[in-house]
Amino acid sequence: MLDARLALAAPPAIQRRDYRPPDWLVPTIELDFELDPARTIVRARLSVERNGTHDRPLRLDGDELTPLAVRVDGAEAAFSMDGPALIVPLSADRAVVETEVAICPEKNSQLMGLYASGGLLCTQCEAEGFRRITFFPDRPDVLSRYRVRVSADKSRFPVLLANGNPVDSGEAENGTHWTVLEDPFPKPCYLFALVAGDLVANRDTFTTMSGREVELGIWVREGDLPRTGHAMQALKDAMAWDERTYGREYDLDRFNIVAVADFNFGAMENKGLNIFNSRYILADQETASDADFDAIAAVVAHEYFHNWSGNRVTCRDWFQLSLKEGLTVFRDQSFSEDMGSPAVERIDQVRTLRAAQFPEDAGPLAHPIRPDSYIEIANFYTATVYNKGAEVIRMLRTILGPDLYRKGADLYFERHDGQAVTCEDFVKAMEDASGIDLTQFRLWYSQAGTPTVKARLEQHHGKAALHLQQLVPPTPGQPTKQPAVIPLKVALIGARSGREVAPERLVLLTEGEQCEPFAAVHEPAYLSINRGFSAPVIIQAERRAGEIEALAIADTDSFARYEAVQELMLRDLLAAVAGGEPSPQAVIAAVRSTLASNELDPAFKADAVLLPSETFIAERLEGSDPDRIHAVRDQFREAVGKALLGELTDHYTASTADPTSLSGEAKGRRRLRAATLGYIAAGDPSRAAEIASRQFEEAQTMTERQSALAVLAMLGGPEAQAALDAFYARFKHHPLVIDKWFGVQASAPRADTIDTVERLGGHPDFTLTNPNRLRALAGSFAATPFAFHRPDGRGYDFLADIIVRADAINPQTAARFVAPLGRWRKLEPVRAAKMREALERILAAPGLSKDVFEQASKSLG
Ligand code: B3K
Ligand code: ZN
Repeated sequence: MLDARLALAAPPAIQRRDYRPPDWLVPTIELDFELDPARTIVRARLSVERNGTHDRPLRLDGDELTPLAVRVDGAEAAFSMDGPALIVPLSADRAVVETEVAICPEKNSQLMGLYASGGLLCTQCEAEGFRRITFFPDRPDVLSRYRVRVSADKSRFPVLLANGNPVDSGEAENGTHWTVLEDPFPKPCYLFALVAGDLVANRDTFTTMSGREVELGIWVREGDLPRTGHAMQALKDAMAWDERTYGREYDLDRFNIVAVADFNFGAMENKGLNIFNSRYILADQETASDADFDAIAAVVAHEYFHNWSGNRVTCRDWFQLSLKEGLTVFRDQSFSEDMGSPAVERIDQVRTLRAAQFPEDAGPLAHPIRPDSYIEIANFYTATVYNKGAEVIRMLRTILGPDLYRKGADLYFERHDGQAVTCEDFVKAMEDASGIDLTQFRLWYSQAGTPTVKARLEQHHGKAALHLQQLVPPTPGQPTKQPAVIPLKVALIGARSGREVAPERLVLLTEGEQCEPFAAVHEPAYLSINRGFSAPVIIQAERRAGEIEALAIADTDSFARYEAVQELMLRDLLAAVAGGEPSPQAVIAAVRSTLASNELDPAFKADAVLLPSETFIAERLEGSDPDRIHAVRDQFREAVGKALLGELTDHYTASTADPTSLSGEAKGRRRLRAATLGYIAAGDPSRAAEIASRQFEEAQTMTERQSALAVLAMLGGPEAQAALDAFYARFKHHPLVIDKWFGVQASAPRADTIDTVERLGGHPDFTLTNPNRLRALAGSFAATPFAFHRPDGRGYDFLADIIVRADAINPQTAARFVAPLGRWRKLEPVRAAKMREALERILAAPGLSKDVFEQASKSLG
């Protein structure tokens, strides 16, 4: 809710219910680019058709464009401007409309539209960047066939790329060359892409399931070529996986990827020409960590999968964003599960959801996966739309089962190929293919907020009953909620036998309160619930004495076993935060038995032994004090580190085999090594400093080097400074690694980190114009509660300041940093007041973008 003062200043909100089909369609478009970083001329030739019966003029969106010429059917046209939009009255039902504009890519610091990045020219159009290139009905339900001519100076821009197939090319006398490309698939303008620059390609081919050969290219600057192999392998794996798993084949003769250094987010699925943030392409063992390698595979797959879930079937309007994003995240998650360890992947997915989406869903920016209104759509590329959206698709598959789900997906792609559709169309396809009524399930699309499920198992005379109660909390604009459909995978584990006394079954919780009977349960049983994290909810189970400790060792579902360890840790941490004497014995025992287990793999152990994050603990509390949470969590870490120093050191030293292998096993061992080193650092800091320094010096991979550096940066002191200096000297010519250097320092959980980040803000390598660098400093800092939530408010001031400065350059990226300040409601009053002041300061800044305005005003409201 906006208060009256803010409402007056507010830019208009767009409402989902106001959707109207486009007045004019544009079946074909011809574009002509004369590229020049300082002044690019763009000529557009649109064939337009009246859509339905109406007498409204043609309205073409623009953003910072001035028409140099406007012609209708070859004759100069009478046009007018409505703010940034171009209005062209048309009397006939069909016309050819030509426009000409000049744009300046090198001054485009927003990185939306056509912009310059390190000598390249490239585009980003989703969601509304195409209107910064040419006048056009910039909405995803206008699909056009594109023919694009690009000309540029040949020595500066020897490679010219755009969507589709090259059909012609040539050279002119003045040193320019040109190419013409045609994309046979009609597409919305947000999928348009163009790249020009001095690039080289890692080339390969892929033969599709019907035997067509596709030319693959990953385009980078020459020196980066050796670091493209992993991304290429991921691309081929993803192409084969989509054929195997969804029956989806690639449709063009070529598929190109380009890596650029300045990019607002991860990557972009432009038809046949994906453009990537270089951090999700470039990797070798010297410069990229295991986490980077995994993220590269996931993002390459994600963008590739969009070719069907997003491009062939696209969104009708931006409220439907989760139609393509939720589905595509679910597809990339399934791919990662199939390529690696499903249990560990699932744990990582849930950690991300809890770290990013649960807080969003519980705060002032909460929105359903299909929002009802927005001021700036760029603000809705959220963890809710993406990650909760993926959970919703996963629940559908759980409810339908894999075969009916696949049938539904087939029907969806077949029915809607070439169309711009809604989330409702997707659910309808699933419903029609399966025959299962999904009426109530649709509430997941319209209701925000993370449901809480209370569970209690009752047992008498050989029978058991599971009592369930659900509560969907109120969220902004949605004070009351209806019960959701919550698919819970449940099993009962015998307290004596440790076996499943009731095998796993799917319980569909559909009522506010519900009881599920279990027959023939002849021994006291423990409740294993939400196995595999079958629903994105918070479970509050009543536990018997010893139950959670037992499940932490014996649960037959690996995700639920991980959960049991987390629940146990959270229980004891919360009790201590609430003022009780810290009693870490159960946590120590759980860590010990997890480490000692013979059946668990190292990556699982690494995840399971970590204490819940400070943010996750804080989410369970009202009016929390971050210093107290940090201190209690540290006490527990220290207790574990001291009690298990021997075991931890053994695991640390034993986990060194295959230091450079990228097998799941080897990556898992490195992860476990990092987790144990963290505990050693808590139990015996000076010993850990020694070990970490040695690891840092002897490291053969970035994984080892970076994890050692993080421990040293946390401990501080001369060893830390020496390592940071050495790291900088070694990698100063690798921007992606220098991002890590900034990130490690900004996320050190230390009281003096604020001094470090203030100093780093003035470092010659710091710049507000590169989103990766900005995220490395401001994003890492704001995600480190103990450093950020200082009682004196300096952390908030630092962030507010950087948001205001970045907003003048790149509003979309600046707006991403506002959310941490919106968590003030969950904090104790002194910090809450200071966070509000920081938000007020942001709102008072002159010339604020609507991006930041929306986030800051809603956060305050
Ligand atoms: N579709 C793009 C995201 C575009 C973000 C625009 N603000 C990348 C992706 O989700 O695949
Ligand atoms: Zn996506």
